[in-house]
Amino acid sequence: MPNSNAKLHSNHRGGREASRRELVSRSLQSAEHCLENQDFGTAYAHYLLVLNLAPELKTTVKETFQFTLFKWAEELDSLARIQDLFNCYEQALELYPNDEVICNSMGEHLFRMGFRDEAAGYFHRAVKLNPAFADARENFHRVANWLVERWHFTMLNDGRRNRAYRGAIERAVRAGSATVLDIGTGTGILSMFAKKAGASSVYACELSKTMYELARDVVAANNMEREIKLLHLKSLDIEIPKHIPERVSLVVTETVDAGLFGEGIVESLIHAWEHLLLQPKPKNQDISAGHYGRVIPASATVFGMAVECTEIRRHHRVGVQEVAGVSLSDSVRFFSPTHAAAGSEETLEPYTTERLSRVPGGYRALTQPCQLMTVDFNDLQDLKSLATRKPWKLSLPVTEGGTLDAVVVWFVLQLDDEHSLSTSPSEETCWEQAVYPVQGLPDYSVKTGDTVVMEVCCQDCYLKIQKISSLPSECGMDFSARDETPGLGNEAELCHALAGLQTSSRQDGRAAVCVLEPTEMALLNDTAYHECFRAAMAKVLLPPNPSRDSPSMDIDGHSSGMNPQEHPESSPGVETEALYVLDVSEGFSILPIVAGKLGPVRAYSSVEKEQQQAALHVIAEANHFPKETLEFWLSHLEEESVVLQRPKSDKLWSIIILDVIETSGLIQQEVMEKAAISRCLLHSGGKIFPQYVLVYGMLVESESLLLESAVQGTEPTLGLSIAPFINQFKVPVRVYLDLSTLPCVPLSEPAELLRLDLMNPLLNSPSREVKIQICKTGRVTAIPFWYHIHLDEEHSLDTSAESSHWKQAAVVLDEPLPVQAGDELVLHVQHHKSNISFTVKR
Ligand code: 44T
Repeated sequence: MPNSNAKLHSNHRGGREASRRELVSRSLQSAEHCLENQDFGTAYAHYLLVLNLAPELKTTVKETFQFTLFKWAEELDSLARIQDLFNCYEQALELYPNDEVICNSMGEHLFRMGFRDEAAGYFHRAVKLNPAFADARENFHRVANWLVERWHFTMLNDGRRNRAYRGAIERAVRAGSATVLDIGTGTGILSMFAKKAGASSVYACELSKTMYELARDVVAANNMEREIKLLHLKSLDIEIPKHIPERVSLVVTETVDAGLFGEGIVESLIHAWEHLLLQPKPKNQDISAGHYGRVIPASATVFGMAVECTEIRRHHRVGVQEVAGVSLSDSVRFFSPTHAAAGSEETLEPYTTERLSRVPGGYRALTQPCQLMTVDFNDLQDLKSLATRKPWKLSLPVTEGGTLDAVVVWFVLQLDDEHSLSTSPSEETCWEQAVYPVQGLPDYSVKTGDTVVMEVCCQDCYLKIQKISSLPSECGMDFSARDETPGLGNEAELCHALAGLQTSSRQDGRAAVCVLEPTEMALLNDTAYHECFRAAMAKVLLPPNPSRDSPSMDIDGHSSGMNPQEHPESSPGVETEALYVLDVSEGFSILPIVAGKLGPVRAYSSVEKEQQQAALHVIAEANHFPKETLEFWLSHLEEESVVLQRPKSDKLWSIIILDVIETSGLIQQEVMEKAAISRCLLHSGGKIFPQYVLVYGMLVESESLLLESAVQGTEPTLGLSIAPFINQFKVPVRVYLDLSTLPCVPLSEPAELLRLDLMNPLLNSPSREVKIQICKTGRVTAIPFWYHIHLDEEHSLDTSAESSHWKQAAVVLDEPLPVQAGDELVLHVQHHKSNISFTVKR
């Protein structure tokens, strides 16, 4: 009875199909019902069921599903159910693997939680899926710097460096080193040099996933995918024969940072000598290179010198005793993180970096350059003793009097006997130097004949220079520069002198210690900034014509004008007529105290770090503030929209201070949203500071901006095709620039490009066209931009000013645009969220 059997089957199937449809439709209904009731979790579960049972509905329910997912994720986020949140996104991406909106949103969650690399991966994926998706593109550009750091571009464009490495590799391979391991391959360039030089086996490892994937594309594009074995591994995790079949005869690496050791080259090479390389060549023996192991670079010599440099100083020390009427009492001692690194258990980077040839205001050498140490990368014992050596003392004679601001460090990499690279600040180099700022001394002045003393060591992967101080010439010691431990007598003297200095700078042992980021330190030192705020706030808080007894009321019951009004939960010690000031600045800010000094004010600070809050309290106390004047509350509240609402009060703010421009030179993210909320919370007559911001820019020709932004064809990379791949990670906007020292030729006058009004949103438009007159013939490669921040009509700050703590940003054009003096161009300025973009048209 085949027929009836078939019928039975089809009936059965039909029944199953009917019940599936029934279930799907009921789940859909439930989902919608839950959505109406804002029960996003259940709605989400129903949608999951629906989509698993009825994949054919994917397109129809997509938008609602996304909405539900985002709402539910927000809820999970606020409940700190992080794992659940990411599980939801993973399920969603299984259903919609090619959905850029879900990818981008996943990235945003990851980013907010501090998983920058992972976030960047999702933004990148979203951009690849839909290059026109502006939100994802902007997110990607904000994080691309972390995925592929900018020095990759500089390095690949540095023809001299590429030729030196290629030359040394060719020599080694010709001499018989046929098996090669490239540690930290980046784009794969050194491995490709080795292959082209004739190496028989080339292995390359790279720990960053993004760089590893990039290297795979590059190596394939250069037809070497079968000849170079790429490993997504840290070299320390490579095993023989699991990853590579046998020990190699040559290791090539450029895992060096400005401080030489910061990328772990000492540890990597100790491991390589012990596990991955053939035995080193025995001294004075004539063995073919194929039978022993060696390393490129062969050695490095590290140099240091003491400098005076105002730019370094203002980023690492407080140079003022009073800021806009606020005395920075001796009871708080500020340090920057490099100083904190010395005493801390964590391994923080003990130096910052700076390209000294471009430091604003320049620098002055106070001593001769002095050789700090030499390390032989071909000598395992040397590497091991470096890693275990006790700190040693070093003294440098002062050759020029001045202010001891930092010790700067650079090195010469000896690739082999014939090829070397230098990162010296005085040479034509694109590299930055390591900077060890001097902090915590009672006196920083030095004169010719004095001695700068310090302790040097190589610990936790870092070259450390600690306890930098100066000894006056009267000490009568032998001042010759030594890179060895001084003799006992001298050492004892030095120790004594050092100890003396240490105690004298620690006399105020009870002082609160407060660590500020260099950008925060520079802000604290920016007196023009604080004076400007004081003057503008005074206009609001101390009206010229106060009629404090009879505040006139507007229809809302708010007093019009800035007459102080009664406060319901006023506490003893605070005047009942206090006005309310909210500072929403990012990071450390003493503006609430500046406000508090002006009159009866209750100032709210958004400073989050406990140590910084404590410092503000100490400063407030030293300035005779009643304790209640200053309050912190960001620590109690998570949600941004809630932050701006005053707790337990129906009263409103007189002043809200917003941080509109980041130190980097970019507009703060979501600042317009914050301004919109702020406007609703202002007392009538109250003000947002700044009231408006003008964006200025000009057209320039700058070769160096180009070289730092994208690899320029195949010429610098010696014929290898790398540019098309790494250039996917170029960003349209460069940040943290110093316009005053940026090598560039202006091709136009500065022009006002955009107005961002925080008080009056109707004055803002998302795009604008500006006519620009060309005043010099050349190629437009970039448009640097900066801001005039108008606190009110009278008071403004220029972020490009010499003394400003702000840096500048620049849009770098995809293609240079040739122009002639007299041309008139149209600059199309667009403003989306907090991103500005420019396009130039003829
Ligand atoms: N150097 C610039 C830049 N890596 C820093 O993930 C500095 C160049 C420079 N991979 C002279 C002077 C300077 N195993 O992609 C990175 C990194 C990777 C590793 C596998 C390891 N043990 C490591 C260690 C690092 O290597 C790549 C390069 S390191 C960063 C270079 C003034 N020349």
